[in-house]
Amino acid sequence: MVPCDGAGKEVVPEAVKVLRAAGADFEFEELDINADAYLRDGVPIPADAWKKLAAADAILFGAVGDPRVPDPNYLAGVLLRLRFELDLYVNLRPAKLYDDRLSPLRREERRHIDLMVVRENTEGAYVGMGGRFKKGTADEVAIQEDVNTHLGVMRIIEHAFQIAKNEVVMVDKSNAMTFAGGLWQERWKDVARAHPAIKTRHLFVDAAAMQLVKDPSQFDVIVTSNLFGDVLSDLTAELVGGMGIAPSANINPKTGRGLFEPVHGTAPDIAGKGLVNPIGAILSAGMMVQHLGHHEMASAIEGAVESAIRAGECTRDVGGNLSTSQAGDAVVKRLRD
Ligand code: GGG
Repeated sequence: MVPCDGAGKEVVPEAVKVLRAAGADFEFEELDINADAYLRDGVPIPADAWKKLAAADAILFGAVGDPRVPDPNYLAGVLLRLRFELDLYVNLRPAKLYDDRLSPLRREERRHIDLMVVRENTEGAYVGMGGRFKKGTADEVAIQEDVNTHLGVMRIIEHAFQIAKNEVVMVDKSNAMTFAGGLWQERWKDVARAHPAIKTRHLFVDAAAMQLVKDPSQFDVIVTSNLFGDVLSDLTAELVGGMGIAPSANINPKTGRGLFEPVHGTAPDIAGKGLVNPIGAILSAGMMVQHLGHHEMASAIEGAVESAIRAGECTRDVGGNLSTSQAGDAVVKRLRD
């Protein structure tokens, strides 16, 4: 467990409480990786903690970031290092509507939302290649490279087909970003040919954003790059109730490694006041047990979350009036009943 910073410190204990109530017979070890430790020791992840993370069956992560640490090396040295060095190339960000009242959409028939954003997680614009020339002057040039590899693009598209039941929609911006887009288009066609039973569609990212708001019920699996997946999955989270309930899994299906975390960040404005929604972390723990092969436990956790949300036994952001730990208790109670 790496609760890390801010809201993460409140939601990870709730997720663990729910895992125990669901009967998870795991050994949990909490690691002291956070902004306090970074400010004290100057190291984002100490070597002994890294060894434990690399050996763990799964990592349950909270959120990283702290207003006292403007240094981008901290975020990169924690979360991006874990994603990149453990090669967690698949980022699964599901969006499922558990109760109609959480949808901002007016039309009832468009509220059947159960989709998965499959985001490439180890390449793209987040690899940190580039630089700033003549920094701080009026002549400054800033370059941020967008890295796309044959292997990286192929394996993420392949994973999307592995989990799709009906259709895979590939999202890029190949009309404007022609080099990266050309590679995505070619690999997309190759991989799609090998899966004739699954329907396919391509959308430019701007059109995908528009279609997601117009009628999200049309989507099953969306596969896209690191940057576009990051952006679109915030949109899909909002369509089903907001960032507080959005879970995610960062996995490598070949090595079995996985890091599971709520999509939300540290929420410094509300952290520490018992206001943070633990559902994103609880559903991430559900994705973790699913990944570890405990399918019944995963369904039980999701069912308990859905029931608590429908009953309004949840935090304020999703229409309830419970605190973080009371919202966790509402899920626990349903698992025990
Ligand atoms: N669980 C997602 C996460 O930790 N994201 C990192 C992030 O966005 N950090 C900045 C912040 O939360 O302020």
